[in-house]
Amino acid sequence: MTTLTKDQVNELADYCEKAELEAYEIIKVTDQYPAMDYEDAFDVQWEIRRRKEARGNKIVGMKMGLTSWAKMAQMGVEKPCYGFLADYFSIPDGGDIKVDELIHPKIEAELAFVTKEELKGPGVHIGDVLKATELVMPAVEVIDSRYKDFKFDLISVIADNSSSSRFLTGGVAKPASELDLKTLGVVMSINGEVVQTGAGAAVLGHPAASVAMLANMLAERGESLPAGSFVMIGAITAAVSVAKGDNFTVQFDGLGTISGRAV
Ligand code: OOG
Ligand code: MG
Repeated sequence: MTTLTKDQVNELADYCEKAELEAYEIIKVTDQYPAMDYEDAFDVQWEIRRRKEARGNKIVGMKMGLTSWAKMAQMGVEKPCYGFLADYFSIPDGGDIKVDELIHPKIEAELAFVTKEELKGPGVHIGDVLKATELVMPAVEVIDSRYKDFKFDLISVIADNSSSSRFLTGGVAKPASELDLKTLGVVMSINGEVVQTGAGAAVLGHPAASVAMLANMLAERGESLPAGSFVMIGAITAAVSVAKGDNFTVQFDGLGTISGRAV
């Protein structure tokens, strides 16, 4: 069901995307439209995506969010969400997070799947995902909720493209068959100090379950994950704020490291 008119969807797409592009805080969309639902929220997100593509931006991947208990507990939201990744979100390994372009960035240790076959729900499961996966590689997401004090509900965060803002990939890419994705350990350090540790199973019991869930959620809108998709599975640990001058490194068991700094 939806509750918003097309004009209201456009208005909210404008409201959320402008805050992203100009890096300022906004109040939650559900404060303004308390009756809006999950489908309305995705209508707003897909409208933002459509606008970026119309301006010439490329969509380079998808991300799942709120897929680990650490993240659900940190944000007080108990259902996963997804978002899209635009070309200008990408930062090279060893690169800089430009804090002035963002509001209150936090970093997350993630893994990314690169697929070689289409995944089309409903009914996609872990086995389908592993079969369709070309490679698994390390990723760090930089999230930056546009909402005041980084506080939101599920509907508001979805309308805000699930806080997507920047991401880094790097390290080593390997076929899933060469990895034990459940026990794959990650260690996040900031300025040389370990701040978070975790293992792949923190994400929905198995990292591939997150990609399956994305394919099944996309099917609700008649969409699928085409071959060649890049999908981030959601943070394995809680997210950690970074400020100008911070250096960070995330080590991935068997997959090398990703590092960068906030400037
Ligand atoms: C929502 C996005 C969460 C993740 O990996 O869990 C996310 C947020 O916490 O701002 O990207
Ligand atoms: Mg994330």
